[in-house]
Amino acid sequence: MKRRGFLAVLGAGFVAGCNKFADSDAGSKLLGAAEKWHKNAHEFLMDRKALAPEFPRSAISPFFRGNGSVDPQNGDYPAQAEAGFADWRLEVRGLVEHPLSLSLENIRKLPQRTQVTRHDCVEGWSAIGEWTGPQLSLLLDTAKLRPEAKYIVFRCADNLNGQDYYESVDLIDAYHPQTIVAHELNGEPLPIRNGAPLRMRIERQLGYKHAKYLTAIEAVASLDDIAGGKGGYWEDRAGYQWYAGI
Ligand SMILES: Nc1nc2c(c(=O)[nH]1)N[C@H]1C(S)=C(S)[C@@H](COP(=O)(O)O)O[C@H]1N2
Ligand SMILES: [Mo]
Repeated sequence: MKRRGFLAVLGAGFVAGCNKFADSDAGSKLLGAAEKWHKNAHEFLMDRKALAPEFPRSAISPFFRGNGSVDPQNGDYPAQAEAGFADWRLEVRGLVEHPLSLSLENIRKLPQRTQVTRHDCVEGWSAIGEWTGPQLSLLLDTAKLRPEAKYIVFRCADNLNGQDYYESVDLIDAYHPQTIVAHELNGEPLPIRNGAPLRMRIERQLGYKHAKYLTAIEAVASLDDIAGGKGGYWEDRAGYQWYAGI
């Protein structure tokens, strides 16, 4: 959002003797349209930034089911699980000034956010859980995005039906305050079925966007050259919407 630059351009237009233009019929129509456009854009942005509902702990579902991969058997995941994920690393890479490689200990020591939210899966079920972890914005600010970065891609350890699971969001969702890298569900380390040791929570998005078994966070300028080019496992495979905002 280059808001300041945008306002500066508008402002320059206004001071350059635009009063006559504004008074003319065409001028007032155009300015009216610009104002309406600005209002709509503003409302859209405000809506994208709104918080998802949060619930009291008493609303937490007794069992948070797992969906899709629930026990990855590919690569070194089984060995990592066996070792209690002691050597798990989360990389932050791509279009960043300072690539990061974080241990679980590093992640647990960052400022944390805890939120009780409802997960909605397109397959028609929901569950409420309490998730804890650092905000993604903190990791991205630490790594410092390059100006070309437009999307954040989430890489996962599991291979489902022959394809590596992955997902992606735009920077509005990436910087949303309820977008966190969760390492706890209901006050305990994540169960394997729910994405141990790390998974995304992107509370303004449907379930399939919440990448489990997270290994890397990648800033990119385009999604075209990644896997099937649609920005996610289910988007590539089954034509699910890339923007799955709720
Ligand atoms: N890596 C990975 N992430 C994933 C999936 C998956 O199969 N693999 N399934 C997705 C779907 S469709 C949903 S609804 C949620 C399910 O999260 P849960 O297993 O904790 O219920 O994870 C999403 N993230
Ligand atoms: Mo889902």
